[in-house]
Amino acid sequence: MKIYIDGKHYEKEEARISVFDHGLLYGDGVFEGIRAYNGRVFRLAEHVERLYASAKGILLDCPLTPKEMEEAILETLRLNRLRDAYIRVVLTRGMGDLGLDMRKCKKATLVIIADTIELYPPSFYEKGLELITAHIRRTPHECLSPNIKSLNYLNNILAKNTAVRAGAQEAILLNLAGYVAECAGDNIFFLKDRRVWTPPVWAGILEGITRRTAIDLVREKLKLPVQEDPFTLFQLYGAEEVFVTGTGAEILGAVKIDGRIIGNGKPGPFTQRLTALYRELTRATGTPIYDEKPVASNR
Ligand code: PXG
Repeated sequence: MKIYIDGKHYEKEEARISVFDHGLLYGDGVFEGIRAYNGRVFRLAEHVERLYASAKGILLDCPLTPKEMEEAILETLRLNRLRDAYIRVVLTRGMGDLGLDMRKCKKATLVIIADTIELYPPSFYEKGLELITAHIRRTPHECLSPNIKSLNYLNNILAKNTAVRAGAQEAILLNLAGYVAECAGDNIFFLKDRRVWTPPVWAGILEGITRRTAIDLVREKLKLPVQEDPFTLFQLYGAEEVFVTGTGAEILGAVKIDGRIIGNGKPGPFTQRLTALYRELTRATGTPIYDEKPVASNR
């Protein structure tokens, strides 16, 4: 496996960064999780745009232009001969000293890893997920904007752990006002009375790229209204269907929440249609990794 670090590719065993990197010392950096399907990178420009927006949010300059970033991602996929992949882009403050002062970090560190991992096994798409509400709340805008995909994921990791220890797969995080915000690594939606709900960006969520795609698919293909409004756990328990969205999860039904069965306890027909539409889109659109010229027919 070839890993990109600051303009060069290294074998996995040789791919190292400094212990003085502020990404390690302080979680001082940003990242993206991107997927490639069938030789194309899904929503590449959107992920790169969000990475730069996150970097701007923490006053971090990226050594590459967005176009160069896209090319570095594609090149890493090509060197690893991948057609289906999970791509992790990590941009850190770089090497500094042991203090907090970011001015000591002269140059950002950029890492691109392309791997074949599967975040959720296929059985979850048939059975659906169990979610549990974490006692930890989503980091509010007042502390660290949840819109920044920063390397500070401890809040989310601890929330996920409370759910996993209780036998569930994902955690629900509420915002400080007590409304549903999102999951540890996914956005959340519900269906009730032919209307789809998802928390608004200002309620304290990461603005997911899959979330955006799901909203568009619901409105354009399934012809239902999507309401971006805060809602309570009680509303979620009473939903006809609940689903989560994320680059890793795609669109995945949730069938049990804090011990309450949602619908009939299986992913509902609406979620199943949406999952299928999303799959179609991921396999048919995106930035081509390889220069695939159609083979000339020999008539
Ligand atoms: N909310 C949070 C907090 C996230 O970290 C999403 C929503 C979904 O966003 P996208 O753009 O992917 O639709 C994420 C995505 C994992 C994992 O292991 C998930 C994410 C990051 C790292 C790992 O499931 N985040």
